[in-house]
Amino acid sequence: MTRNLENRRVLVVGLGMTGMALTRFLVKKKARVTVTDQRDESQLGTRPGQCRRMGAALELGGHRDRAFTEADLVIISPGVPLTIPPVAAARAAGVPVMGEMELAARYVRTPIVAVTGTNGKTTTTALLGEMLKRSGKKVFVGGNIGDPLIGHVDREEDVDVVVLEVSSFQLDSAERFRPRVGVLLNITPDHLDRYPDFTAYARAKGRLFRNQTEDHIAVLNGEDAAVRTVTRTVRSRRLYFSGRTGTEAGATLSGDRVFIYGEKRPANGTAPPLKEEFDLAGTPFTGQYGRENAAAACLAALSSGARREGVQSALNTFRGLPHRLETVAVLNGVRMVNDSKATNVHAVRCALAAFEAPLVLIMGGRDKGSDFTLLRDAVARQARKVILLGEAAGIIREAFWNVVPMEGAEDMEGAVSAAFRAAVPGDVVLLSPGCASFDMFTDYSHRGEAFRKAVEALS
Ligand code: UMA
Repeated sequence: MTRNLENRRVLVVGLGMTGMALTRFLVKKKARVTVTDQRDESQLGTRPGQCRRMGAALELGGHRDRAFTEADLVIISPGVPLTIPPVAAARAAGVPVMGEMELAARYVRTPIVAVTGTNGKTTTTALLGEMLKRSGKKVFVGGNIGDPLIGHVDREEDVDVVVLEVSSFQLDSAERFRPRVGVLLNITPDHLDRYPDFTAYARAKGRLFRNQTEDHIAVLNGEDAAVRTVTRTVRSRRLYFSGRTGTEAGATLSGDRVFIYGEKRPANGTAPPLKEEFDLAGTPFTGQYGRENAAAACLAALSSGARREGVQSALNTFRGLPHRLETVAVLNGVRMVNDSKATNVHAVRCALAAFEAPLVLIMGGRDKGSDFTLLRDAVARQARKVILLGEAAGIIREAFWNVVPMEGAEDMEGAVSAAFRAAVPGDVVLLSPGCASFDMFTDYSHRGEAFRKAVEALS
């Protein structure tokens, strides 16, 4: 069905970045494309016009079951839950329903290296891409990072390797997807507004490995109990980072060094042989989690044909990504850090662990069913004050009750000036919201830009 799409009635669900790229591809394949979105035309910018000009039909402002049940194939964007009634109706009518990544991967002939995990996957994906590029490979870096795989397929780019950031949403609708190398960084509670419970979310992450065989590689966090649980039955060769030193192949960390160990434990029970060593001293990865993820990138890169020099060169030059522990200014000795991408509790914990200096923390936004009490100890230890923003302010205030001084703010500008007032030279002002941004902003990058502007307004 996916090989010959000519004249097939294909329904694209969701007109975001993915829906646009899907429409372009499907029109080129001469499919009869209809695009549906729950939002109406006025909320979708220039996209409806672009689709019409390509010859696609539109059904906006809601989904009609008939569009789903009368299609030959339904392709969904990652943000569309598989549980919405029209998708169930399509399935009940025998119409195949497929995710964008699943469809796209069926057209990819080059090896895929896929990175998933709750936190750090975007940075790890970008770093891994750099390691391969600096090893002389032609690389496509995309997926959840912001460039859908179907766009790469559509553009017919000629590459040696595809590096993908993969979200649990994309894995939910993955059936035959099979990366040559799969990386699972960590699993901590997130998206509990979309999954019934943590186990269901963790299982979605484990789906990355379900089609792998002995010829494939799984790069896994050895310290993460949930990662170990969901990968117990994988058939691929496992390489652990931060694993049990000396007994498992993979990578260990010591100070600024990453040590890569051989793949087989010798029969005499001694440690596997040391194969490579990398230096993290010149990297922006100061906290434990950043370092673990850098070690995972080293393993994945070496497993995908990167050269030692290429890996080290990427480590030496990689400067991190915007909105992820990004220092935007140092004002009067106060470091202003934008970590707007921290949309869950674990990400905030990682951010706190990256600093030793006292902090003024800005948190809040739209809650995703998180348990903010998990941050009580770290906040009590490290935060001078917490500034609260957005819908979740009340829940966070309750969770941190009696632990830390708190203050509410109306908007980002108010939050940044309140935080700056509370800080003393040597402190860090950290925007690490622990929540989604959609109550006040279009997305996390919009929120991060608002932080940056508010910081600029201070100086
Ligand atoms: N929509 C419907 N019906 C629904 C639900 C949504 O029509 O039932 C519509 C919305 O009205 C909207 C469109 O679907 O117009 C949006 O689709 P989408 O949410 O899939 O967004 P895209 O713009 O296509 O972006 C998606 C990823 N978004 C999500 O997974 C939520 C982007 O990841 C990704 O970069 C992009 O594809 C390219 O692959 C963002 C993200 O937040 C960064 N990801 C989550 C995360 O990292 O935690 C998973």
